[in-house]
This record gives sequence, C-alpha cells and structure tokens, in this order.
Amino acid sequence: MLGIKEKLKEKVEIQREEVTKLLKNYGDVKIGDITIAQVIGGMRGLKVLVTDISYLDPFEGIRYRGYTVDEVLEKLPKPKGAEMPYDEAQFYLLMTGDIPTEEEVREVIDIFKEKRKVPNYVYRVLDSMPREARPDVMLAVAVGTMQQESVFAKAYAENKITKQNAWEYMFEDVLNLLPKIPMIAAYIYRLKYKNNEQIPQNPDLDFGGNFAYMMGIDKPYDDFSRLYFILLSDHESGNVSAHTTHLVASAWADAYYSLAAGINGLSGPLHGGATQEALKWFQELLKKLNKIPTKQELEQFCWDTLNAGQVIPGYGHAVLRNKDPRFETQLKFGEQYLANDNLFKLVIVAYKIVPNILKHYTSIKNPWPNVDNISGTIHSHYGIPEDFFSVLFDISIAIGSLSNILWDRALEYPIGRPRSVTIDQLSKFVTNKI
Ligand code: HAX
Repeated sequence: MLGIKEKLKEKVEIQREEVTKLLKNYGDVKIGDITIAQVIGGMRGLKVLVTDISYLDPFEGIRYRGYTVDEVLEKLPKPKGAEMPYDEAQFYLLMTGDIPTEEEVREVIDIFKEKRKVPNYVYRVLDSMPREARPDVMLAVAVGTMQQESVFAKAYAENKITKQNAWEYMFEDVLNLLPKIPMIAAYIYRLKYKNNEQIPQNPDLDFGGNFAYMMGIDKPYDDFSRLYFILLSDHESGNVSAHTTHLVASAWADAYYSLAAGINGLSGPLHGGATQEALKWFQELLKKLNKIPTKQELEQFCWDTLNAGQVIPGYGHAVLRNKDPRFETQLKFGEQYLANDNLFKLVIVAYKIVPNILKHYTSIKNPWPNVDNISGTIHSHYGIPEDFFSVLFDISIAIGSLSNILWDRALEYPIGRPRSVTIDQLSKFVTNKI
C-alpha cells in the first residue's frame, strides 16, 4: 500500500472516532444563532460547515492544517535550486495534516508523474471546441469528459461502495485526476493563445515546474506557479468554488463531477474573476495617466470609481479583517522579480494610498488589498492573458477541494441539505417577536 494511503488510513480511524464522539455525546450543543441578516446575506458569518483542511482566522489569515503561509513556505520540501516548495508537498500536507519528509513527498511526485498522462479523447474534445470558448469552460468540459474514468462511480455501479470504504475509491479518483489538471490547463493555454504549438511534458519536472515548462514561460515562473498553487489551494470550505465542490460531492457524485462544478463556481467576478477586475482597474489607471500617479491623482481615480457606485476591485474581504498574508507573500515575490514593472510599481503606490480612502469614506470592514489585488499583475507580467487567470486559480483550488471531498467521504459526512424559508415566514418571525 502507498505510504500516503497508509497514513490516511490511520488518521481516518482517529478522526472517525472523534466525529462519532462529538455526534453521540454533544450533538445537541449549540454553536451559534441565526439572524435574518445572515439568512438573507449569503449565510455570511454562519458557522455551518466543517473542514480540517484549512482555517481562515479573521486576523491572522489562512492556516493550512494549522500552519501559516510563512510556516508552509519554510517547512515544506523544495525542488533542488528552487525557492518555493513542491505543490505535491502541499497536497500531502492538506491530505494528511503532516509536513512530509523528502521521502514522503518523493512518493507523491512519482505517483503524480505516473498518472498525469491525459487521455487522447480529452484533447480531441478540446480541439473541437470553438476557439472563443472561455478557457475555464474548456477546463470544466475536459474534467467532465473524463468522468467515465471514475473508479468511484464504477465501484458504486457495481455495488462495491459502503460508507466505510467510499473514501478509498475517492482517493483513487483524486490521485488520477489532480495531476492531469495542470497538463490540461497548459494545453488549453497553448491551444488558445499560442497557435496550438504544444510543448510536451518534461518527465523530470514536478507539478508546478512542469506546468511552467509546458506553458513555455521561463524561470522564475516555475517558482511563481508553485507558490501561487500553494497560496490559493484552500481558503476554508465556505467560498463559492470549495463549497460547490463539497456540496456536489455530498450527494456521492464522484471527484470529476464535483470538481467540474467547483470550476464553474469559481468563475464569477466577485470570486475568481476578481483577479481580472483588479488588473483592469490598474491598467485603466496607467492608461489614463500614462505614468505612475501622484497621491492626488490616485485619490481622484479612487473617487471616480466610488462615485460611479463601483467597488475598488482587489480590496476588502468577506471574512479576513487584517492584511492578507497571501497578498504580502506575492508582494515579496514581486519586489524580487518585478521591480521594474510599471503595473507592479502601481500596486505598491496603491497599497500605501487606497486603504486610507476606503477606511475613511466607506463602511468597508477590511480596507487592505486581498490576494486578487496583485496576482493578476504578476500573471500579466509573464504574458498570461486575463481570461486565463481563473484557470490558474482552478489548478490551485483543485488541490484543496479534492482533499476536502476525500475527507468528506472518509468522515462519512451526509448529503448537504439546508432548509429555506419564505419572506413571509421571515416577516412572521419579526411580528411574533414584537
Ligand atoms: N471598494 C469600495 N467599497 C467597498 C469595497 C471596495 N473594495 N469592499 C467593500 N466595500 C463596501 C461594501 O460595498 C459595503 O458597502 P455598503 O455598506 O454600502 O453596502 C461596505 O463596504 C461593507 O462591506 P464589507 O462588509 O466590508 O464587505 P463584504 O463582506 O460585503 O464584501 C467583498 C466582501 C470582497 C465582496 C468586497 O470587499 C468587494 O466587493 N471587494 C472588491 C472585489 C474583490 O476584490 N473581490 C475579491 C475578494 C477575495 C476573494 O474572495 N477572492 O476569491
């Protein structure tokens, strides 16, 4: 048996006992109240999901299995000569909760390499899609097309699946699917934007390194890919894409159906699309002034946006109430490699000015730049067009979402099914209270 599976088996037993104990002894303990504002307001702030993969502390930022961004970047094994860790190591951490040894990560790298070959029919489907199709739609189609490969779905059809063993079939699907995602993404990129001049994979390279290689982008883009896929891999399970993947899987859909749904969930401008919006805002500003703005010019541009009734993209967060460590980490990367890029210079100037305006003139709860504020600037520095940004985000979320649904099956979580109320019923709650 694979080392990672053996470790998972041990941990699954322990966590199952813990969940059973909680349900049996403390199932009735209340952990919160629900207000009308939360019901109408997208369930914001309601603690109604459970995951151990990552936790978003409103003040400290994200912790992956308890480790901060800095700890993860320092502790996870790295490829020789690289500054950023293996994405395979992040996968190991999210799946098992442990920082892998060199040997443990080597096993995952080897399995991923063995499983990353994409079936030819997927390329035929992609080739036949209109070139105007959005690249994230193409990725979702490719993942859906491979559903017929699902070991989980096949075992279910053969009546082999039980609540206890379901996770083992899910594990096989996760190992088969995840390594193919960056391969398909790079193929879509070259198909759409590089005249379909494909670059074959490099069998010596890891998940992030091989992705950069197949994209045809030189160093240090390999390290940026590794970093970006780690930073965006998970942000609790309540964001739209993670939540969608989890919900679809809760009805025992396999990993292919579930991830394809999550990819669609990421596409909206308030979620994955915000990277694109933030870049556009900076580009418009630069185009308008044709230089790095003074403080007054930048303030005026902010006012123009706010007075037009729009939000300033790339600032604020629904949960975080402090600086986003994922922004800060990318800022450090930019300071090292993008110092002469005008858009990057603008990101830094805006960092010093925009939060003050938002803080004083809006009711924003967190005026600091979020992760999407800077990612687009770095992607575009490496020549990547805006409509491909969400595919990069999709590769990242695949790591966390697939880890989440593996654990959903391991801990035998049931189908998700919250109740709804009518507006009339809500009004009656109020009348009855008065
Ligand atoms: N510019 C101007 N006003 C803003 C603002 C911004 N960037 N962010 C929030 N506000 C305003 C809100 O519109 C709201 O105004 P009203 O009271 O008049 O309705 C007020 O400040 C309070 O909002 P909030 O409670 O601080 O924030 P929300 O939880 O409602 O929304 C959002 C969080 C991220 C959606 C919001 O900050 C926003 O729209 N930001 C810009 C878009 C963006 O950067 N999105 C990416 C977020 C990161 C992410 O999840 N990526 O996947």
